[in-house]
Amino acid sequence: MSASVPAIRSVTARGLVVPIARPVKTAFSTIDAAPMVLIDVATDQGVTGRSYIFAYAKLTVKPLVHLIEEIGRELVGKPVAPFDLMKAMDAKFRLLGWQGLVGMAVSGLDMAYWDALGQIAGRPLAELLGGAPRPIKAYDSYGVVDPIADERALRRSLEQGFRGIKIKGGDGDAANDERVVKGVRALLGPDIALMIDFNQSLDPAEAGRRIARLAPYDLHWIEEPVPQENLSGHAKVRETSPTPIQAGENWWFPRGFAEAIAAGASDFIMPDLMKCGGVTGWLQVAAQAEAANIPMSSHLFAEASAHMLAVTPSAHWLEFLDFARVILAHPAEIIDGTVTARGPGLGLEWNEAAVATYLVS
Ligand code: SMN
Ligand code: MG
Repeated sequence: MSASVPAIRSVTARGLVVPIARPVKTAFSTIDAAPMVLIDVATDQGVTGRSYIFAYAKLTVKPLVHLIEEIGRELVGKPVAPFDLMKAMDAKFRLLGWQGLVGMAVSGLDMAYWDALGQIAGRPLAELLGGAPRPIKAYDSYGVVDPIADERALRRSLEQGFRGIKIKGGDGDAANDERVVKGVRALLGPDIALMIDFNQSLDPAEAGRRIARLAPYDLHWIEEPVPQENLSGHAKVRETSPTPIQAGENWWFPRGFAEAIAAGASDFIMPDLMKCGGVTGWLQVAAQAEAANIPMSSHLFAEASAHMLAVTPSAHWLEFLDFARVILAHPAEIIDGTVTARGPGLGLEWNEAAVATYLVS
């Protein structure tokens, strides 16, 4: 091997619980702060690759930190080669299976590896992947809203230039969904894309009824109407839905997308960088989406997703749900409703004072 191939010096993980601008209420629970893990991969080239992952719950922060650092210990001295990392991790976790925390840890490491490679090249990741940073159309992502109580926030989203708004449903009955969607549609007017996310809360029959009831309000997509693993259920809902079905934030790695696409589960897909296998996994999912003519959006991780959507042939929408703003030195910027990737690498730099404030492990 050439001496110039960068190698890993150390892997560090830090757990945080970070305040967020507005709580995200879903059909199941309310997220009022963002539990996350920052990953720093130091290389022998003087650069440190960085990524962050979202732990979903406070109780998974410490296990993730531990897992990443334990995996990282075995990576020291090895080349910064994401493809090889994926192969090695697939072999390592083949018997355990890598859905869940292991897959999140591996995807986070992959993103940090790619960030390091971008920094070493002195270029934004989108360029390293053969594209160029460009403005990606974003939607502002809300939890459960009330059209009256949240009117100011929704109007502010429009002032920021967002051309799409996503809200959550399924926290109450069908009449409540309709009341909210009707009110929000009236507030936004006919030209803004309005999406509703059921977060897996319905069964196929109930999903069919609720979707039919919401048809008059010109929704742009219906997200995760039924449990994510119920691929045939998704396909069944899709058969009668007048509105496109969106899913993918909970499908794991490229293989999971291959199965979902083969099952005809969704009109649109929205991989989550932390569950689809990081940058390496995303590229393989994007190839599948193009081959199947499926528009592809992102889930969370606006900064990294702006790079990936710039090299995704069927790029659709970037989700803007700004969990990392407080701990980033240069948070994602909304310009006329779009986000443009920044480099070098993923363009992530920690605000260390804020990190120290919110550190939990
Ligand atoms: C979601 C998932 C996880 C945290 C917050 C919100 C949601 C989305 O399903 O699509 O953003
Ligand atoms: Mg969702």
